[in-house]
Amino acid sequence: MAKVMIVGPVGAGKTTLVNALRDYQRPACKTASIIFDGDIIDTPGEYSQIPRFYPALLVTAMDAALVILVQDASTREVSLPPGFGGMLARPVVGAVTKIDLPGADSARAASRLRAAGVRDKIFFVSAMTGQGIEELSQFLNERGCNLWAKH
Ligand SMILES: Nc1nc2c(ncn2[C@@H]2O[C@H](COP(=O)(O)OP(=O)(O)OP(=O)(O)O)[C@@H](O)[C@H]2O)c(=O)[nH]1
Ligand SMILES: [Mg+2]
Repeated sequence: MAKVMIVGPVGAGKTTLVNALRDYQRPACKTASIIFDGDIIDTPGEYSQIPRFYPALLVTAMDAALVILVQDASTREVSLPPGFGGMLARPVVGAVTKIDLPGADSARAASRLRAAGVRDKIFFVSAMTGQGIEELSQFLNERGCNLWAKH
């Protein structure tokens, strides 16, 4: 099956998004290493923020059919370098997370993702309210990613 790799800064909501996509009823813990769980590959935020980890992301991306680059809608910080997604040599879609938070700015987050190299579709989601999760889940299924597959 096609694997999807989730990439983005520390605290952007990657693991929480994985939990929402899989319908896991558990809070996200800090991700300390690359986690392969069925068709989903979750990565620690440090891997996209500290250049010496980039090779690990590049190698892991070779296992994936698709990358989701995640951006928190509630932060003004710019955490990814321009064109970062292009380095991964895979189709890259975007996910703007935490759109439920007061002060969330989806348009700003989407433009951050475009600057970071997302050329494909961008999804706007909240793991708290469930908004946008079904649409992303359907998209992933259409791309051959089985969200329920386990090791
Ligand atoms: N309000 C709100 N909070 C969220 C949402 N998604 C994630 N969070 C919160 O954001 C914090 C970080 O979430 P994680 O999923 O651990 O972030 P991560 O990107 O996996 O972080 P690393 O594993 O450190 O790379 C947690 O406190 C989550 O509860 C969301 O959609 N809405
Ligand atoms: Mg995590």
